[in-house]
Amino acid sequence: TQQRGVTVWFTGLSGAGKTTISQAVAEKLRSLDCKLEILDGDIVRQNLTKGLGFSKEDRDENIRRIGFVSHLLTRNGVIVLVSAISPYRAVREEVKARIGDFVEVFVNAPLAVCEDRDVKGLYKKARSGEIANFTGISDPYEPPTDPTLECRTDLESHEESVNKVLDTLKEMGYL
Ligand code: GGZ
Repeated sequence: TQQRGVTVWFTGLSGAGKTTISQAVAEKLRSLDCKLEILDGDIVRQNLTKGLGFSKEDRDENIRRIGFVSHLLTRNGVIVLVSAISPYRAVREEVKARIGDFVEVFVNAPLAVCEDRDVKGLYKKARSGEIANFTGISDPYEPPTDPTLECRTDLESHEESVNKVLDTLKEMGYL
């Protein structure tokens, strides 16, 4: 029987750990021979949504396009791992309603922790004003009110976070 598709949507601040967790989940799924695709904000913005910026309109457009592709893949039995800040609740809910088979993962670390990590030096640039409309600094982030699961990456280990996602997929019958 064909694998059931699902979109696993990682939302959270820059530097919260979305990409890291989703890549580890992907690695595990590959070892189980699952069909999967990764749609990461960083890469998607160089291709599918090239040219879009960070206004509310552009972010919502970015999320809708990612959601559209995720839907196509999901209904064809693919496990889709999406990592995008996706700061606006309404458009996340819209995408969730359209796809149906949807797991929302809130990758949550306090802003202070993300800023302290500053993996790419973007928070520093946001503070200095070199980057405008930076999520958490000069742009909003609306946390999920009822995520399928939450990974507190400042309090739990990487392995714990990854296992929580995999366990949820098992419990929901996708694995
Ligand atoms: C937030 C920004 C910004 C601004 C550039 N605000 O952590 P990163 O670097 O590697 O990933 C972030 C990425 C955000 O793209 P998304 O597609 O995930 O955003 S959204 O879902 O809101 O559409 C960050 C970098 O791009 N970046 N400028 N102003 N993050």
